[in-house]
Amino acid sequence: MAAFKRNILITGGAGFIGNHVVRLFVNKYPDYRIINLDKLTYAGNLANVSDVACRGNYVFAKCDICDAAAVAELFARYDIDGVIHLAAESHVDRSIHDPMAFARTNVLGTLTLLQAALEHWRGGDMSGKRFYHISTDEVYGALHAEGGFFTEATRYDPHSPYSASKASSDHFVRAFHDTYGMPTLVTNCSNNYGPRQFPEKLIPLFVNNIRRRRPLPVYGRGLNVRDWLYVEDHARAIDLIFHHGHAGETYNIGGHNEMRNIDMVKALIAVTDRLLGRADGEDSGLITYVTDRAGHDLRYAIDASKLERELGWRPQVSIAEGLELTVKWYLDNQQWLDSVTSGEYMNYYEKMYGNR
Ligand code: NAD
Ligand code: TDX
Repeated sequence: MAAFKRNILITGGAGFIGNHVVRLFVNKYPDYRIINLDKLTYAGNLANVSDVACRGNYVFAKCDICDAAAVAELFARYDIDGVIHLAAESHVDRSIHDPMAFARTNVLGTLTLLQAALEHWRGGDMSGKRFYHISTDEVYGALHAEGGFFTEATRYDPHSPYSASKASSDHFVRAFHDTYGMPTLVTNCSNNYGPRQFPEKLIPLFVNNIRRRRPLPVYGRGLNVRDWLYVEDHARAIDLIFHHGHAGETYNIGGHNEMRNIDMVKALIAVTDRLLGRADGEDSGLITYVTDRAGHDLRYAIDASKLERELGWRPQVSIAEGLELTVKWYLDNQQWLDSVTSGEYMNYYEKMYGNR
């Protein structure tokens, strides 16, 4: 077996953000072995990483982060020295219907990973190790309609079962730094968008519905504000922070792209109609105001100045460029959308790896 400079465990690598992180690391660091651990829930899709599946520095492990024995076995087998932890239940609406699944994966799963890392690393020099936990701005709660940003010092105030579970996992990660001296990193990022996002989330759901001329269910009056970041800018931030972030620190990541949902929906209609050769605004009539999400946070906005100041990070993709790239990707990859919405993508694992 070739010796690798580092053995990095990326969890949730078959999901939306994870596949971009896996691709970036496999391509940029041929001397690292990248172990993609994913349970392949409804949100995990191996087609998302099919372009790197045959690479010599890539390994896929189908595994539940709550399975302590299986996780420990992976740490031992690959002598893991860095973790980038993205695996999670990630959809707020699902958390309202099934909060227990969120506590299980996001809280207990994260704790299981932390314990496996500690068992594998303790007794040796931990200073070169890294446990990097990817979290969300939703742990900070909601801002007023105008003014104010979340900083790293903002008090946690989660409102949904999803954000409560992420807040809990963030606290466990910091506790492992403070209690056991584990070199941890936590980042809290704003809403991501881009290719290969599961079409339950606003942007891919709406592009798919515009394409198929289905209603666009806008919650409440569409006045909630989200701060959008192109997913590849997030992946680049993760790479930078994994390598240069200071152990024990937290960094906020965001693109300074605040938009009211209704403005985002209008922008999506404009771009999608143009790319499909339809008349401008032809699909505006699809907008349908529906009952608001329970506990719907009004506004998120990230102050990412610590990351910019200390590590020199800047997003590279503007919202106009990013929306163009994103809508174009979904329209050019309608087969991906169709296989995800039909459920056919779930057979991919057996096709790739057989029944093991
Ligand atoms: P996603 O739902 O698209 O992907 C999650 C992945 O985790 C899937 O591949 C799924 O199969 C896997 N997974 C779920 N439960 C698992 C388990 N028990 N064991 C192993 N694997 C499991 O999520 P995403 O949008 O890519 O988010 C990734 C991470 O980034 C999450 O931790 C999320 O909280 C965080 N985050 C997301 C956003 C966003 O806008 N999407 C913003 C900030 C932070
Ligand atoms: O059908 C919809 N109609 C609608 O109005 C959907 C799916 C969403 N919305 C609204 C709710 C939000 O205000 O659009 C906004 C964005 O919704 P989502 O795409 O569900 O994202 P959000 O709830 O903001 O959370 C996302 O960003 C932060 C991710 O799902 C989280 O994992 C991440 O932590």
